[in-house]
Amino acid sequence: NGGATPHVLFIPSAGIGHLTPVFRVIAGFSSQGIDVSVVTVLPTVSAAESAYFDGLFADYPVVRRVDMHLLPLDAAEFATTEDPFFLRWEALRRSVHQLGPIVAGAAPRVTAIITDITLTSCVVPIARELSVPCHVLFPTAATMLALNAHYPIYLDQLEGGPVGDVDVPGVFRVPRSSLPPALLDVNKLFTKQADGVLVNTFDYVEPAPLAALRGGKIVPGYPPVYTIGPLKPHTAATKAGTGDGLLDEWLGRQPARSVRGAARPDPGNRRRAGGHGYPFLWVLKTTKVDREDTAEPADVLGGGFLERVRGRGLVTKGWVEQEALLKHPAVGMFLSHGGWNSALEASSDGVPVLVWPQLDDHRLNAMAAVGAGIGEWAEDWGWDGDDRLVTGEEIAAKVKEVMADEKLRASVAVAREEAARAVAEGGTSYRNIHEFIAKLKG
Ligand code: BUP
Repeated sequence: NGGATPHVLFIPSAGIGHLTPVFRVIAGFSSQGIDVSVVTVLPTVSAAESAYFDGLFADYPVVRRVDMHLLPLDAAEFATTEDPFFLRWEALRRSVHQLGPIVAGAAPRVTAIITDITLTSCVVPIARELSVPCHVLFPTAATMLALNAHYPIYLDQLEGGPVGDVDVPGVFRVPRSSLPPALLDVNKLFTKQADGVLVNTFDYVEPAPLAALRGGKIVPGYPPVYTIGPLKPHTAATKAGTGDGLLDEWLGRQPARSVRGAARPDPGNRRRAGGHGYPFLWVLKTTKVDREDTAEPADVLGGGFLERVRGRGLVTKGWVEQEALLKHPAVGMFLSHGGWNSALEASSDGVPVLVWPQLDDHRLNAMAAVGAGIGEWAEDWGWDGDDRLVTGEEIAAKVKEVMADEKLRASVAVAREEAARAVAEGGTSYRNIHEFIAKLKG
């Protein structure tokens, strides 16, 4: 770009777990003086996502908003599809012809595109046609990126045979039972290669997959992989605590490191989920789309459960400010669904994670968390709609085990320091972000 100000066009996907890292990168780049435009695909999946976009543009007024309106899907064709994120992806795939003119018509000229991994197959061909470099923001672990990179090669070798366990060269073996179910559907593969991949992780936690990707062991000539995490929040903390007065008051009454904070898992066992004896906070999720939960805990769990745990267990629905919660000294561990943002946030705060994978990449993230020494994985608990009901006794036993694991607590404390070192001046993620920005400037 001859040293001129680069103009980066971001094309985010949907889902808070995808939007959060991309918004953080947008905020970081804008603060570094890079010209940034953001394609806002409408309608958003939820009102909460719409408000999330509005908040970004309000906080960073120099960031340009470029609206793109999706063509409606034929309702009859998708009458049986319930996944709102799949419907959204399908609608985008069918409206993708609108992107070319957006990129080509932008002023100043777009010098680079950054898009979400789920949109690469749509966006990369358009970027290639317009000769604009296209980078991917990978919002989950490098462990998953390694599998993602290797998977098309694995499928070629299979020559149409049934999918089994997958050996990722130089990294690990992924049992078929842990593969993200979307990988079993070849039509959903996100295989197009971009010019570079930005990953929200840091080198200390995932050395093996990063070395394999960067060394060309998985795919010869794989594009550069820039680890840039843990990404810093892009919204200024306006209030102390979680922003929820009742929750803050309750947390304040708990002894240090006593509470297990849980921001996701479904109600696995409604009878004895508090049987470990620790004070606990249970954030009950009943919908796939974040912040759309309306079900009352008493209706989902039964009033009897809430009565039994009264004073010790707090059950709240839908959403808490998780990062603020993880920073609270009362939080001694985090029972999490296995989103990678959550795992990184916990490690940055020195909180051990017990991963109960639910779907998608969660089992890969659980493998990564165990490998990094930041968490434990309840390996034999059910996931993705299988009908294995985890018992309250199993949950209680595992919670007790993790709470008592001083070795794990010590290794999370090291990871916390390494996380801080990675983003501080001279650290691995700091250097990668600056190297990437220097490349954008050309
Ligand atoms: Br739920 C929840 N509060 O109550 P992951 C999430 N978060 O702050 P995945 C809250 O959303 P998706 C809540 O801190 C993290 O930054 C959390 O990302 C925040 O999950 C983000 O952990 C969730 O990667 O989320 O599965 O990717 O399903 O929305 O894509």
